[in-house]
Amino acid sequence: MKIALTIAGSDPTGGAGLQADLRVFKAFGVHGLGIPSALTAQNTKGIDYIAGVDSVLLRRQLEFLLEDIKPGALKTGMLYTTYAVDLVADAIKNYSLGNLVVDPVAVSSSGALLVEEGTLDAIRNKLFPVSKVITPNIYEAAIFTGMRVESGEDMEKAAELLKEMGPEVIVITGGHLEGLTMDLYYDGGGFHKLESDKIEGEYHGTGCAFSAAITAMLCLGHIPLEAVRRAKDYIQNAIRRAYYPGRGMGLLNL
Ligand code: PXL
Repeated sequence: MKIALTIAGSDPTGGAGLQADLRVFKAFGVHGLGIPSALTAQNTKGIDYIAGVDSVLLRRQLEFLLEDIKPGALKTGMLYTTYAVDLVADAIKNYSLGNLVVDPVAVSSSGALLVEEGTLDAIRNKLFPVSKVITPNIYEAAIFTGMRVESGEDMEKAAELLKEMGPEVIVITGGHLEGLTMDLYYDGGGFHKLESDKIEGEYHGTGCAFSAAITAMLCLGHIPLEAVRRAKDYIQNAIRRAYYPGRGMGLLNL
């Protein structure tokens, strides 16, 4: 059995964060290890409250688990605090972990800030240099590069800037673009434009599920471009079959 780890925020709706990541791993036949880095109060209409998991508890979760099991791939989602970023970066080094996928969670689709001050700088400085794939959406790409990211051309420029920060592969997700739906894949060679039909509606957890699917595919031994392509197909299907358990956004059928 292949084993992947997610270090992410807890989302009580099950649609995003740790809960969604574990369901995605299961869908790909990968055993999921899960460590919460933050706890949230939320429903399908939005986020009400976030707290970082205590630093001792987070460190002990990482060390005690990794002394026993070595995952073949891992992803980070909502780390929320700078100490969470530091602890994860230390664990990656101390336990020689590879196939790191970083979903640099910064803002929710409804615009809420999902990190404490300083966390994004820590992610850029400590996680980007050791990551195989990063999956910013256009808002996150704009925050990390300091440029506007509103078109396919902007995405290419931003991907080049992000590549200089150290990741092997950049995937900027374009689900929030006006008019087109295109994810841009860049590994320092050519650009791959992964286009898809725009599916109308508001869905919760698409970024989390996408990066979890990439993690699972890397864990199964696929090369990054193949992992990203298959992850995208999987998410498109899950969006098409979304359901509405609450009064707000749709949840993916993972
Ligand atoms: O997609 C960003 C995200 C990540 N992690 C958790 C979340 C969300 C968005 O709501 O709830 C736990």
